[in-house]
Amino acid sequence: MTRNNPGRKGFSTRAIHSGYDPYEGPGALNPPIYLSSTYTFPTVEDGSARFAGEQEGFVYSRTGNPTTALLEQRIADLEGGEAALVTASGMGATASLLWTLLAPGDELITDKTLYGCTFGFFNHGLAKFGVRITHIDLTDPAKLEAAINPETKAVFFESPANPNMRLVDIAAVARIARKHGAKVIVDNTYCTPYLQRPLELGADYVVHSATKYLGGHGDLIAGAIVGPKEPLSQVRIYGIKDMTGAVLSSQDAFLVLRGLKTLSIRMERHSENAHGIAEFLSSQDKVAVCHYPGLSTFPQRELAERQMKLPGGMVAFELKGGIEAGRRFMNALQLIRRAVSLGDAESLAQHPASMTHSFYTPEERRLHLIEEGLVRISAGLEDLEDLLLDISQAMEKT
Ligand code: 7XF
Repeated sequence: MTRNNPGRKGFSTRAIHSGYDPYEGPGALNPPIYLSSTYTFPTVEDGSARFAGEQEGFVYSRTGNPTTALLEQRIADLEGGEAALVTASGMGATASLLWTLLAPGDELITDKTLYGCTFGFFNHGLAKFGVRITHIDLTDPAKLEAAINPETKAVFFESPANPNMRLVDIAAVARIARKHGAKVIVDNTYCTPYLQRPLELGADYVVHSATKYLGGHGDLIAGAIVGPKEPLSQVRIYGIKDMTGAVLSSQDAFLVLRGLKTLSIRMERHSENAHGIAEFLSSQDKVAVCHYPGLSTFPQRELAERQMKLPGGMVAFELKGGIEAGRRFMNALQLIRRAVSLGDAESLAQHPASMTHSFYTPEERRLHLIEEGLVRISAGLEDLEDLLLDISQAMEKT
């Protein structure tokens, strides 16, 4: 139990135990993986009552499964939300939530910078169906106050943003949005609830790519949505069941449950390694700028300290030689793997302009503050010394 909240167990304890009691049933330390697409009804009347939502119980795994239900309970607990839904991917989480919340004629306000496929979903998906997408600089909450209007139904952002590490003041944005009746959705993939809990700061919903730190081992694709119970049951029934069908398998739900057990210690180590990498990069003559919330030079350092427990595992930087130097640097890496995705045990390096953010046109990247020469590193769990040796030898060849 935590000292300042004696009724509630600590984060790491809940990440391991929440929602599962091994003394119920056969006593297995780990929860079972329920491999069943459908569920039996004791009688026709029970079946019809379950379909009508008048009786608790499972019906069909597109609307729920006991293994995914345990993961939902655990993620909700860790984020401090009333309920959660797990989905087949992070994109499945965002799409299921927004297809449910928005209708033609509504406006979605979002930050200038977003993960490439989220940008694509908004501008090529939602926009096609009559939702107005407005990108503003959410790092300045006054810009939201000026832009928000009666059509604005939701405000969506990442903090830190993928890939340039811009932060958004979650509490300030939530105060403004609430006043105008718009829902605030935070993509908390980069932080996880161990580092940042947007719902406690006033956000309405959190979405995750659980592919990343929550799973933590690069062996699955998954997503999650956390928020109030009743609206999420609508997302389950419409967004997931009818619109996206983005259902997580029970095997992958089990792997995320396994990953969560070590989330807190992994986040500590990811953050420590990223901090070491960022300090090292900042000391290099060939580096033009390094974006990391833990650096004294980071322009939003005060906000980072206020809303994040630690600066996290992601680093972005630009070399003075621009995109060509970035390519040479990445090709010279020997230990750090050239790959997209993040939050794995292995350190990963990628070039957003030609990989994760290649879905933006060059003009869109300029407007959305994604520098062509930016290199992104997801600091893994290796020994920092080995990572620095690799970066340093690659830098020499750059
Ligand atoms: O559908 P996914 O599980 O891949 O998650 C989508 C997603 C949502 N939000 C954020 C902040 C993300 O970073 C992602 C996925 N990003 C990977 C990356 O940036 O490397 C995807 C590789 S193309």
